[in-house]
Amino acid sequence: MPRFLSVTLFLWVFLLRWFQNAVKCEDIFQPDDDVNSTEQILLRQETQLGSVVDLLTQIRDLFNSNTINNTLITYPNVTENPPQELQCKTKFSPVNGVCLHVDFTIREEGLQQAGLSWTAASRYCTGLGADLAAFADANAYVDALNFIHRTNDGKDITMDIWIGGSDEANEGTWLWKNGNHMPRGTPFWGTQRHDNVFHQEPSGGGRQNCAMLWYKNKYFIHDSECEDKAAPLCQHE
Ligand SMILES: [Ca+2]
Repeated sequence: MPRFLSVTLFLWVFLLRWFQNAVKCEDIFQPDDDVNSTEQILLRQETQLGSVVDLLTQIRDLFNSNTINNTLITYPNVTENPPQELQCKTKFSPVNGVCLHVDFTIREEGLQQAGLSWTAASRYCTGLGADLAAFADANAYVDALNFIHRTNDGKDITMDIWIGGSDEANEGTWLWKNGNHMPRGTPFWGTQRHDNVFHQEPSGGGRQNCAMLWYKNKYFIHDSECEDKAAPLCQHE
């Protein structure tokens, strides 16, 4: 018979015995006109309490015995592994769980203007063992903006920055380079004025298929022509 069934049966036997004792007490202490009713109640309670104490004593002995101890579940000690420190590659800085690098001086060969096309910027990042940045959420977006600000010693930046979003493959479907959908709307995408009306980006249609942080709109995300020149924001984990 399984051990827990033995313990359960044991407890039921003692509970039955206790109930039988209580019934006997009822029989013994029938109302008697010769005995004060308060004394009768006290005597009955004393007898019943004696039975309960006896039962609890036997239960305590049972719990202290190996029979119960052997049924207790023991849990192994769990040692949590400390979080591993993020190891960033050369040129990269740790920024809340990812490593970032932005280059405002890189330029395409033969050009005076700083900046790369989106494709060249993507190639530049992969050459460093990373890829163009992708923001997991709004906090990651803000962290990246703060990183860019610090990188330029807090001075104003007058250069657009490429990130890893595009709708080149399917117009209107904006994806990060890893295939995940880019977030849309506020607070990620900025606005642009067309015909005296402000439109939320992206608004360039089939002509603009690459995502950048546009400095003229406080570094909100805008769609842009992929051949435009901008600084690459690279990221790895
Ligand atoms: Ca487009």
